[in-house]
Amino acid sequence: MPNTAAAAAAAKVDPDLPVSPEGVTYHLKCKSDELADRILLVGDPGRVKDVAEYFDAGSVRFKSENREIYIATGTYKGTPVSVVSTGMGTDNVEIVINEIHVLKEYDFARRVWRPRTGEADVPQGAQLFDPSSVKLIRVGTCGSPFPDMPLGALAVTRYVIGMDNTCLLYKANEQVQRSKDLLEVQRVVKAQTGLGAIDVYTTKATPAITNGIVAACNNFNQQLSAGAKEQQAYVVGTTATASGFYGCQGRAVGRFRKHLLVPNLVEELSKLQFDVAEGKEIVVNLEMESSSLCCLSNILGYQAGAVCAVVAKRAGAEHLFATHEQGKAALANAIRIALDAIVAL
Ligand code: R1P
Ligand code: URA
Repeated sequence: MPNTAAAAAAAKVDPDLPVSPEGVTYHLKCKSDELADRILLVGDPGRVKDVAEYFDAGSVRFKSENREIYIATGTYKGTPVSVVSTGMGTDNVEIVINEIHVLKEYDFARRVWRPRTGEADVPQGAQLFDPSSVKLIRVGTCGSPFPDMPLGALAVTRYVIGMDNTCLLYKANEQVQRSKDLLEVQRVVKAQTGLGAIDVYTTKATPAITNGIVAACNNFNQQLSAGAKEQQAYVVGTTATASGFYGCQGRAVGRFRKHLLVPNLVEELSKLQFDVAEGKEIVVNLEMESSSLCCLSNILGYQAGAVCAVVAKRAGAEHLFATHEQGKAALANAIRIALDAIVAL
């Protein structure tokens, strides 16, 4: 057994909370003061530099890279913002949200969790943490089962159908989970699609984030029309989150064709209508991260939402995958819209 000072220090790291003695988290290689409260989450690590290009000139004060998790922290229009890549999938998002929670709310110096605003029995003089100060917007790409969705449009998340199992291992925020609207979304999904065969869950983006993204889209388009440029289309609705890209999103490839549990997933999702407080809601996109982002953020009281560029049009008259240029242009607009939204919140 090694008997060095380094081994002794390493031995003191809690296996359930792997943070180095310097306060660096295991996957997000950063310390608390290196991560802003406003964070854009992107799937692709390569997208981190695309987002950071919009930060104020010379403002990037921290960068790190570990596995698929790349980070850059700077300012946008004077407000501190970080961009963090999650890689693909709800399981990666689970890791990222847990470590954001640690970085925001664990007091490394005193080895205690910071007390929150509104809590009883708070030690006198303690600095209280307001969970709603953490604002998370996912900027991703997606496919769409909505027949009228234009390729290159932006899908803005309001409700989410979790077709993955990541958050089934968590007890969801009761208040959100038991809301009439979420129960209605779940009821319709189970009754009208083959997803009744698996344990789907439902969740919701923070309304202030959804509305903030919509306001930023409208401002963005107003500025474009002043320059007589083509508008950026966007549609608000429900996101269906899958745990894979192919069979899990109803794509039957080769010999998997006869092995899909829900072979007509896209067609079934395209026909759904939910009668919710906002009116008649439809499924606008299919992707791989928003369910765990929203469900886990709701548990923690963090504000979260998503805006995704539609790169696969999977219903309607013509089914198409976007060219590299189309995807890049829509994503660039999504990044600017998400940055404007997150600093305005
Ligand atoms: C699949 O190609 C990946 O793209 C989408 C999906 O959710 C999945 O992660 O999002 P990103 O563009 O953010 O990676
Ligand atoms: N990302 C997805 O997860 N699905 C698509 O169809 C396109 C991008």
